[in-house]
Amino acid sequence: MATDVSSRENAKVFLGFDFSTQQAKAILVTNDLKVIQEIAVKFDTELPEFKTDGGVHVHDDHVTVTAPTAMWVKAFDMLLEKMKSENVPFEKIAAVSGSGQQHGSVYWKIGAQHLLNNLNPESSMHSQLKDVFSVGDSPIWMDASTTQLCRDLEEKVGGKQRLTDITGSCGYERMTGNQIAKIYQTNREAYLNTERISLVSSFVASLCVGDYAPIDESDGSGMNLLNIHTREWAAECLTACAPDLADKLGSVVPSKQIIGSVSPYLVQRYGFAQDCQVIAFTGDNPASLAGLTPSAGDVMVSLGTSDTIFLWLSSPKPSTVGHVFVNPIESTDFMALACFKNGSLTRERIRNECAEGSWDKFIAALENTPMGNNGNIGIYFYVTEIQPLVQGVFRFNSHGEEVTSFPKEVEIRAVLEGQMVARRYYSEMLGFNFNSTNTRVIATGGASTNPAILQVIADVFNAPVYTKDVANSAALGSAFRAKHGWLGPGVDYSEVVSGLKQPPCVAVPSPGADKVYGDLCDRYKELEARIQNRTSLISTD
Ligand code: 5FX
Repeated sequence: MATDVSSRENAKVFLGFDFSTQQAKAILVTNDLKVIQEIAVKFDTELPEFKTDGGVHVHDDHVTVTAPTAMWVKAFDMLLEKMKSENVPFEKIAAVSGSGQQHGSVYWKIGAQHLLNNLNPESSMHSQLKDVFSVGDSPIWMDASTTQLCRDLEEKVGGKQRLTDITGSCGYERMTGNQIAKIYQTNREAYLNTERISLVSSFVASLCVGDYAPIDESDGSGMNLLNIHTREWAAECLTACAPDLADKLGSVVPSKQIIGSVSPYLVQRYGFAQDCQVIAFTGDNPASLAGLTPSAGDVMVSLGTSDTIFLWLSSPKPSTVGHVFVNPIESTDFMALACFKNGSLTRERIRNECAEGSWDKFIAALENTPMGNNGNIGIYFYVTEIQPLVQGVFRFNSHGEEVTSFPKEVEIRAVLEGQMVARRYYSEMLGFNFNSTNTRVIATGGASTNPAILQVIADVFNAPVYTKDVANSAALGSAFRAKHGWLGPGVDYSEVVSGLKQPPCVAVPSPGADKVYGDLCDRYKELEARIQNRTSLISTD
């Protein structure tokens, strides 16, 4: 009998969705979290009738960016149809979770809930839900049209830092509260005709449960509306954005909460089990964090066109740079996110200029220069950086004097050290403590296979570096979260993912790195402030 029970348990599978900017994806994993199926629908090519470019519409003003809400519903139908034709064992799915591009919002018309509750399994969702949105074009994270509304919100709640202290971020154009304020101000009728506002994540969750799904705490932190400490809507932010917002947003729940079972529609049309559980959906970045299977206190560095750092924090210091969200795995903790525009392209440019385009020559040059680069520091912002908001290239010698060039070998070390010291500086500013003996760095993304870069990270962060190459980390993290939520309270995420292969340790800090980079970090802070304080920037680019 015992074997029967355990083989029944082992036969269970878990499903993770991800609705990102360009595609919708589903990943199915076994009970021991092995990926068995991956299915995707690409918006531009598979749903050409919506005429999106990269999954979005950039409006004539160049700053308004939206996506057709109906496209996402149709993509959900198509994804399920594809899953059916690829013989996904729907009946074995024990739990589902998912993620969506952060900040984007969906506006359900008065009366939509009734339709959602009563979907007819004989026809597609998109044919039944085509008229249920009061705003047909969902504002998404790429929108930059709400600058004045951000300043208004900051002012109404008592300043930039106060909004940051409450919500984990200062006013950002893409954050949902400011987008909602824009709709209230420019499309009043649609706002008044809205029964529920979902995030992309809770919207797809709603399609799964056949009812309005609550927003989860982690994705909810990307709205400039949630108090990340009490994990409740911040009344003063709601009032500042639009009236009756609390009703329209509904409740907010911990990210690992079971929010219901799949809808009768999914049971009847696709053969899901009636007791298949739906775990709250979250944002793509929180879900990616889960996909990297971190432990408390880890720092994750994603090295791509732009570099992103994700920090697992217990005591955050919300700052007007970067963002602090409620942690999607451990809801009493936090995660911070900061993005740096000058990533791989900047490193490659220096490689091309100083190492004849060869990583081997780049690495050899690096080995010829000491940690700390004899006091030379370079700051390379070929494109305007996010923090600080500065463009230009700045080189300083060991006396803090600005110089116009460095020898090639010095330039090579300077670009890596300058970038990684900045990542460390902003991590510390957000509350991360690099002096903890438990700190692990998990490096991911294109450049995480480059040993020279990894060694500099280990030295600058004074922590061992592990590499993890996780394709589709948001969908995968969603499947893992589905299992975590399904196991119920009291089960630690680390237990859920304990069977997975541990990432290899690829670099450890060199002796003496701690002192060298502690000092360099202090000098970087000063130099960056100097650059920022200049009224006219002297670019030596
Ligand atoms: C994070 O704050 C962002 O705006 C983006 O990374 C989106 O989540 C991309 F989907």
